Amino acid sequence: QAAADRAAATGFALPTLGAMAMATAGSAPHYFDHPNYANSPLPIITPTEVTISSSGLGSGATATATVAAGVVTGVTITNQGSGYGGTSAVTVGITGSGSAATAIATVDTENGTIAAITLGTGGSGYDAVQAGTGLRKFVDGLPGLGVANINNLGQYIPVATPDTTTYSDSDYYEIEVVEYNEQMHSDLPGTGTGTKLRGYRQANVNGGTPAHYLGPMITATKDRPVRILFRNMLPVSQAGNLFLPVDTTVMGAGMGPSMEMMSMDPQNPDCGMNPKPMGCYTENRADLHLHGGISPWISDGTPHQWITPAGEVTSYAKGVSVHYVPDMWFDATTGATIPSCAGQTTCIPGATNNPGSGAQTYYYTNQQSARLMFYHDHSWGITRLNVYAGEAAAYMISDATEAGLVTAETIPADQIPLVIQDKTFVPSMEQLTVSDKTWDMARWGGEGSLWLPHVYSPAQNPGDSSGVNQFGRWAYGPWFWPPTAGITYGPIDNPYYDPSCNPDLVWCEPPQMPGVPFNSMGMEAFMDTPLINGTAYPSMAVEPKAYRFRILNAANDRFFNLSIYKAVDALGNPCDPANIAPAPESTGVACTEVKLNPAEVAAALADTTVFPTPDAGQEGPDWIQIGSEGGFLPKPAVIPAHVTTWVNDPTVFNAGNVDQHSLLLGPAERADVIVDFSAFAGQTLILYNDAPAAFPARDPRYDYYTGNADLRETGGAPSTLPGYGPNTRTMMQIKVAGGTPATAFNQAALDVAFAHKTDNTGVFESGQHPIIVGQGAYNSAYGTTFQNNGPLAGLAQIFDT
Ligand SMILES: [Cu+2]
Repeated sequence: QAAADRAAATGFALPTLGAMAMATAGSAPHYFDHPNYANSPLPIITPTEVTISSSGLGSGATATATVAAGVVTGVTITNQGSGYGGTSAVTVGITGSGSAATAIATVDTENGTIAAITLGTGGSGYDAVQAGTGLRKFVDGLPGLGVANINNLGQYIPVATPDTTTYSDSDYYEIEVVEYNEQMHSDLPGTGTGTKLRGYRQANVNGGTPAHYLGPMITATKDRPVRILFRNMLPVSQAGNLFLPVDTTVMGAGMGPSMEMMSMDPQNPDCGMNPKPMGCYTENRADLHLHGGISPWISDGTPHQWITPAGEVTSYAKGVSVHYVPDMWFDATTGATIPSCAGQTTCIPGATNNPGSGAQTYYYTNQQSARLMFYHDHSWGITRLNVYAGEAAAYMISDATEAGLVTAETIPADQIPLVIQDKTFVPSMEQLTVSDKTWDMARWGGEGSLWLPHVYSPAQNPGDSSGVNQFGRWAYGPWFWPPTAGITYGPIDNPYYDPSCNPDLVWCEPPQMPGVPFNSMGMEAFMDTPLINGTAYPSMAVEPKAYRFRILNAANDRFFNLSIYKAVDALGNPCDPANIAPAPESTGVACTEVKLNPAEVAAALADTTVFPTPDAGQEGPDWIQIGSEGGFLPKPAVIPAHVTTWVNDPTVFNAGNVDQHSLLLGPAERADVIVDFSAFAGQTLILYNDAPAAFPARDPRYDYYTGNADLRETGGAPSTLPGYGPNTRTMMQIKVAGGTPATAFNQAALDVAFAHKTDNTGVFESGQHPIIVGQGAYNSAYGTTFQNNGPLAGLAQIFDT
């Protein structure tokens, strides 16, 4: 902010919407005069304008209006004009989204100018958002499992159906990776277009499934293997390039081993050309990795086990570690499966384990207890991009222990996946011109496409007296202390530097800019729009009973600290049965907000390090966590709603780390939880996140909440309006039906089921592999007396040595 203030003091002005142009293709980014970062489509408030008209000769007078809470509070003359007076009447009009505001002009008859404008009535409604701008919260339903749980946008998560006969010992699936479009929010481009994605579909068994975001979910059983024939059906040649910016200087994303004569200049890498030279890896490589699976290495889907589509012309058709499952056999000519050899180590002459170009085989053992896993792309150098583009899907293992809990009605039979991610959708060209001028719409897509940072915006600016770039995101080594020295590609001349510019008088571009790659992968990247099961800001309807949610953090970098709070309406009233007609926000949707402490919100306007928290007493139901990515826990854990707090004691080694929290999930972590809505019949709740980004520190530009400070001066977003995004805190609305609630969830029975039994049938002791290190936390599950701490706890601790 100090750098922004210094820039403003020397005449630097933020660009205004619509006044700027996009950069011409191939030109270097301006690293210092705009954010090089984007927000999803922002709501635009209709401007309130003042018109001054005269029945006589007067002209040229102009004025502006100030608006607060939709009411015109003042009119300021910006030009007094000339020629007014005599018998002609002067009329002042106030136009905008509101009505009834009036003002009267006083003419200086001696000079013929407008001397004053006096506001009559302020009217109302002058803060309305232009129709069709911004993303409204909670206008779309949550996609569920299977077509029966389709939402209003046509989204659902298909469930794959196994072929159980081709390989009698295994469930067999043919999975394809394809490019497709899907609408992810009502206010994003939709019918016939939608957001371009890459993802999976099942190709065998009754015609398979259509491609849908996060599908198809594979449901496996403990100890019964899954076999997959995987086909890369992505487009080839130039159409096979990703629709996201690719940093081809990243190892594995650009030049292959035969790199002679190729340019590595990060400003102009050969592999960034379109079309690419032959010596480059293609951007349509794909691979399947079962995240968390105990897989034999040939089927792990390591970064070197990618394949390209069958029709691709490339020096590198597949990764160097591609291996085929040794007992899956194919006709070497037709590529057809030879069922008579299924599961055999030998086959007829002419048979091969190679399923043909563009195909790969995988064998998953499933020698694991019940848990949610997921499979995703793992291609060398572009994994983050492929996963962000949609190449990820759920994989659920069930086992007898879990089935027993369901049969006994100890846990709910129904389970709902909640796959949580953050994305940014490309905004309008107008919005891009002020925030990310080098976004190449022709190459990566226009409004509604997936956006990703692609400019290494340095935190430093040698042209600023303190060395800080007001829009910066990531430290740049050569300008950091101690500086990184002796690197091949250091700082380079800034083409926008003007030697005649005097920094004592005006804001100037510095002489140098970072010699970083363009496009750059950046580092951690945080987006502004939460997606659950592929829908931005979904709304979910539940009955007043207990549900089992299978939560997966599938974001690239963002942590989530999840709590459930009660929603309030536009008047701040709780959305409970007593509130018969909750007041809607300007979006027309009611109950979109969690009430934050007003004093904290107000303080955060001036000091963005202030972290506003929900008002006390707004807590919704607890999480009852029964499992994680490792399957069932030794003992259920009841986790109440809780805001993020930090360790503020500077004398301890973990000062600055996150201290307390609620259900905290880092990327790829999972939670198997029960939520009992029986005490919340007729209420509207909000799934709320307040994890800092970058975790555990907090950059306020990545913490989007209603009423946050306008952070445009430092490269962030304007203040978030009620009912609209960007908002990374209010992620999902949960509407609990009214009526008679179910009996409260039986926590005591759950605890008994997990506890040790004399016949060793407790959930953990019977379902999980035996533990290796004894700790006190296992005592209830095993009936043991491991210690929690100290030398007998089974752990070697630093103070034991
Ligand atoms: Cu993974």
